[in-house]
Amino acid sequence: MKLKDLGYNENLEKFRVENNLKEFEVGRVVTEHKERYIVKTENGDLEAEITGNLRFSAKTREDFPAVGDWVVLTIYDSDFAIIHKILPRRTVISRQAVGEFGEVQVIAANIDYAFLVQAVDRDFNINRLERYLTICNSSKVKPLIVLTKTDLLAPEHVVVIIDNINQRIKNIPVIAISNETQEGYESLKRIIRKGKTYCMLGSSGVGKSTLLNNLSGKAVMRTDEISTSTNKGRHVTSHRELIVLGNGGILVDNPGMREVGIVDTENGLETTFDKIVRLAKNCKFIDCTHTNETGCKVIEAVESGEMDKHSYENWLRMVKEKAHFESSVAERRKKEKTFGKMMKNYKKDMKRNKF
Ligand SMILES: Nc1nc2c(ncn2[C@@H]2O[C@H](COP(=O)(O)OP(=O)(O)OP(=O)(O)O)[C@@H](O)[C@H]2O)c(=O)[nH]1
Ligand SMILES: [Mg+2]
Ligand SMILES: [Zn+2]
Repeated sequence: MKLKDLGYNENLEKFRVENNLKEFEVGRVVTEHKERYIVKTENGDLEAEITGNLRFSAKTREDFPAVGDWVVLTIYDSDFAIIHKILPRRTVISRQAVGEFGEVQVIAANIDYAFLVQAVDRDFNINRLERYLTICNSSKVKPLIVLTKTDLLAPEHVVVIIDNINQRIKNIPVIAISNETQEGYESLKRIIRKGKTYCMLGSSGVGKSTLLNNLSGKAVMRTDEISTSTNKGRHVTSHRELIVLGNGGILVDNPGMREVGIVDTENGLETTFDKIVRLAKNCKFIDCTHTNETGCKVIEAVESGEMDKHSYENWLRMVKEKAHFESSVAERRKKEKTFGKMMKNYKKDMKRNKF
């Protein structure tokens, strides 16, 4: 396999040359498990770990390699390597980590397009789509909505669902497919291009791995039936994996997500809810929060029906969440700084007292 087939490009090569990294092997992280990585290189798949230096200088999870990352490494055995450096990421999809507030989790790096996968039966939820969309917009990854399991619903109902999406979400392609009958596959295949990287985001049990297996023509990922008692997926996929498809497209399978906490660093909310941004320009107060002010054009638009009420409420929820996240990050940074200072003083004392 050539690096180009994995999506390697001139910018990455330029960086490698300019930073004197030519003595290293280059590879792309295809899977990660507890700080152990499988890296695809021109010399095959290598198991890899990071250098101690990389580990100790890492301040957050974002400083660790993620699936989709380009890395430089040294091969030690024929199949073992040490990762020295992560090459600059073009895009990063991240979310608020579950359980650890203020901590960011990287879902995948260097992704061109994200398939926002929802099943048309019971999983379908536009609020959640807007959430995924916000994540894509803040990571500069192009989104595409993929509706699965159309075989479980009458075609006229599928049309209603697509109409509902189009009313709230503008200018994002929606492709309806069935992994069972492969209806809609042609439209999806036309989108997948050689050397571009795609990832799938969605709840457990919506058919992400089934889609990947079908597109690759191999049973790469394990799939399983959804639970009959809860009607939910069983979180079959437990790690991320990057696969090169027959047509040259590169596809990343992700575990089903339980929660999608947003980390909006690049104005993802403004892009997703651009209509609110437009309306807000004419609010009476410049610092209008669009919650209860008089002369608020956003509230007026919601009342007149010009702005979708559910979309507005969903936006409000995410704005609050973002504020909460940002204050947690600030809090965490403060603590880290205090701790850093403490360590510095401690080291100074150690030197002075020659312990
Ligand atoms: N009827 C129908 N069943 C489907 C379709 N796609 C997937 N399934 C079934 O749904 C179940 C879950 O599919 P998976 O591919 O494992 O789902 P997943 O999204 O990878 O789930 P996690 O790995 O848990 O996140 C399996 O039993 C699939 O056969 C579809 O389009 N139609
Ligand atoms: Mg899966
Ligand atoms: Zn307002």
